Amino acid sequence: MIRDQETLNLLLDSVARFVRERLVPREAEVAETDQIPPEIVAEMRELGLFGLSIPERYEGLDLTMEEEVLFAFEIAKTSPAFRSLIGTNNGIGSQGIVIDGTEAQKQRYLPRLASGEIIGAFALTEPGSGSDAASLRATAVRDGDCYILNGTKRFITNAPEASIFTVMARTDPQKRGASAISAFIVEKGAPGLSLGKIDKKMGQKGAHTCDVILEDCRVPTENLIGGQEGIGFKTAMKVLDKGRLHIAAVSVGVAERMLEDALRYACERQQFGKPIAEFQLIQAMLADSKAEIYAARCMVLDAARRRDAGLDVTTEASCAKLFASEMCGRVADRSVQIHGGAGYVADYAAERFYRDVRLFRIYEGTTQIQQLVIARNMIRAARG
Ligand code: COS
Repeated sequence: MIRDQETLNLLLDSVARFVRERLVPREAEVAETDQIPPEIVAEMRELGLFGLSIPERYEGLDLTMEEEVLFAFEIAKTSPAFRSLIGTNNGIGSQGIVIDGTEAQKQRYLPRLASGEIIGAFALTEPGSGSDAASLRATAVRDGDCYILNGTKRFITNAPEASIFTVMARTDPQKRGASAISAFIVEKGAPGLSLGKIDKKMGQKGAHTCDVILEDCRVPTENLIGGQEGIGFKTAMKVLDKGRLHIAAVSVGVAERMLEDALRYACERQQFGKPIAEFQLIQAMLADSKAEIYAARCMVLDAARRRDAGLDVTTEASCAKLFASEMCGRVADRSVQIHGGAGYVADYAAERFYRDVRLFRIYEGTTQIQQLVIARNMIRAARG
């Protein structure tokens, strides 16, 4: 539940203004240089954007899920790379510690994540395990007051910028499956940790991913999340439940921006002696996009409110991620179509967004994984 409407409105207004006045004008530059300008990062820190979902006790803003998705609708009305920079600190890079960390782990890392002094990353995926996350092969072997980690993590968002990594690794090599997986906080300077070269992606220039390589990497035992072996997979899944809802909200925000751009273009562009917005075939694309965005927005808000009420939203988070990310892809496609030839060239944002949003249907669980989660939960409930 929203706790303080007035403060929330102030935050949302300042974010909307920040997006409009500071971020939108720099989008093309970020796409060109593949870097977010340092002064923009500094402004994000000043606005408190790195600590939105971190509890107040650890110096974050402690937004409810409903507040967080309302924020995500706004920050997503520009290049997703801007949101991605703060995204891991608020989401997958901090939530393992927030949800299952020990008090000492929270005190050591959360305030610095909240201020943006350090960036967090989440290292689950491996070259051989993507959707089948429980088959991961990285190992963590206890050696006195340390664990020795070995393995490679792939496509790790913000890894080049990160100071800490939540790393999932197998602590019981005899056991297969999820119950042998533990989660660790690995610091950037840990001996044996290195990074691969930055991936060349289809879109989202300015947001970086790369491999994280662990070679006899020594991690102190106090960095085992929750101080308990074997719970790391569940920690990862709980983190992803929240992350999926956040990405669903981001999909809504970007779709709203793409539709605004397409509508403006349709009202300005003249063909056959009048603005193309007056043609019914264009109107159909505008109207379908509007209706689908509205549906996704309602889903995201409903799921967020349920989570705030303490309900299990695994199914709803997957429904929202599935529908909103697929919807966003359709809106991106229509936006390019409405722009016609102009939608295919880089002078207009439609071309860039078309590439950027393709990722939403893939990361934090593909559409097919969301389908699987939803159907499995339905069948489990039906069997009682
Ligand atoms: N919250 C809490 N616990 C959960 C959970 C959730 N959302 N989902 C699963 N678990 C628990 C299960 O209850 C089970 O525990 P028990 O053995 O005690 O019953 C354990 O975790 C293993 O779950 P499950 O048997 O469902 O695991 P599977 O290997 O069958 O796979 C999927 C689960 C496919 C859903 C999982 O691997 C997944 O989400 N894959 C996609 C990974 C992903 O999103 N990657 C994106 C990159 S990270 S940005």
